[in-house]
Amino acid sequence: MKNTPANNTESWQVLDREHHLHPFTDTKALAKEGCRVITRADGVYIWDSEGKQLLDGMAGLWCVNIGYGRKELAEAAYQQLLELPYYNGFFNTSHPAAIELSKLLTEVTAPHLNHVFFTNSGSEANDTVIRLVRRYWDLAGNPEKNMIISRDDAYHGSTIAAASLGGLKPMHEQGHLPIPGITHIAPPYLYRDAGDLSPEQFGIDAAHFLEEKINALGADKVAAFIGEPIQGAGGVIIPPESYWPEIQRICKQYDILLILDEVICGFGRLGTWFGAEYYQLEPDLVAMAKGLSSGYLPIGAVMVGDRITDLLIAEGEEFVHGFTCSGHPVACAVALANINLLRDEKIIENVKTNTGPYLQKRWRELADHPLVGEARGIGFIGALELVKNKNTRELFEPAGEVGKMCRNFCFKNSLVMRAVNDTMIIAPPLIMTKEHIDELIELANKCLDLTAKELGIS
Ligand code: PXG
Repeated sequence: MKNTPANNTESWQVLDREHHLHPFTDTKALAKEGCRVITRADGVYIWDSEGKQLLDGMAGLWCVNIGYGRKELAEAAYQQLLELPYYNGFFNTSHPAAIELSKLLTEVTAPHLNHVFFTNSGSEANDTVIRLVRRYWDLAGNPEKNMIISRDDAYHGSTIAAASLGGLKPMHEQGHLPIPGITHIAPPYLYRDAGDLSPEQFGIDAAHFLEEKINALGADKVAAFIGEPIQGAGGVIIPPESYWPEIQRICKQYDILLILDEVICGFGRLGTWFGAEYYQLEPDLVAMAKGLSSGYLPIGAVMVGDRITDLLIAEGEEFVHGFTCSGHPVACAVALANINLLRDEKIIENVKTNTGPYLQKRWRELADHPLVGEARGIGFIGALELVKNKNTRELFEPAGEVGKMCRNFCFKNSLVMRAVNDTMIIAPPLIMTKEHIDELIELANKCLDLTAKELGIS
């Protein structure tokens, strides 16, 4: 779209204020400030309607893994739109794009994950997971085994069911959530909660919250545990190495399904195709979205393990669930092109062996800054804890003000960095070069300096 007199920043802002309800936005503050209108993107940069260029440290919303402007994805969409713009997988039909994508997904995931259920988003994938889990235990003759255990600070989406699975209090407060049958345990938030414990011990203790919860509810009532390999929107909570193996052990011991929400970690974010690979886990179900199409079109999916499909298929009954656009041919074609590029151009391997270690090395240099209590990350995901006192880990009060201040400095200074309360987050496109990473670190450092100056901290 071109900037014409009727199509400029101010007129867009007026129309936006009058007609557009935004997700996760303080609408009163937005009306006062006016929205930032993003009109164009290429590679690792976005441009606003004033022509300002910003380095996108968040890959959109943790999703544009392949980077912006890949013509192969546009071409795949165009060809599919001409060939078959819509058909579905209901009532014994299928189409080549969904079939090929299903096959490709089984190639990039673990050997026991052989079936795919398509959705349009990560939220729908997690809703689907709940229905599959409960259907499984019904068919297995254990209908009472239907509770799902999740974690505080988890983000699993915004539908009623996905927000219930999530552990974000403000989301629960606005919707009389969680719905029944879902309960939460504390996450393995090392920096915030470990105190004097070693990471190893803290990881084991945090995993034992699951065992305690199972024992409190009764294992015969617990269907599944769901977790993001690394909790993203909750603040990039990276578990100690001891955590996931213990969780896996507990799930096996009590015969509880393990669901991984790979919506953020999937498709290369940690330098492996999936978080399951990074932590060597064997999930029964995997939710995915975002990086599946690099955000070019909406698509989500659930990878379903053999244990579940064996029963689902053997029982031969209808699974009464699906969306009009489940496995949409155009979204599938774009996802296919995206995964093929990730694979053929060895983009994930490059994150693992080259750019990921470089980003992490440079990111950790920011820990020297007076505002930064901890700089952590893996692959192409990272977080900075902004604290009042680095020695005591004392947080700022009220929470979130300093993070917002820093985020605003970032926008003004051409960097997109996200704030989760006072934790600054990055999840850049996986195609960032070392030069881009240098630019990111330099800009982040500058914005930390500006924040510290505003707070009178040196
Ligand atoms: N699971 C995880 C782990 C996510 O991060 C979803 C599920 C839901 O996906 P959909 O496609 O329904 O949005 C997500 C989404 C943020 C932010 O502010 C994070 C997400 C979405 C919007 C904002 O960090 N994650």
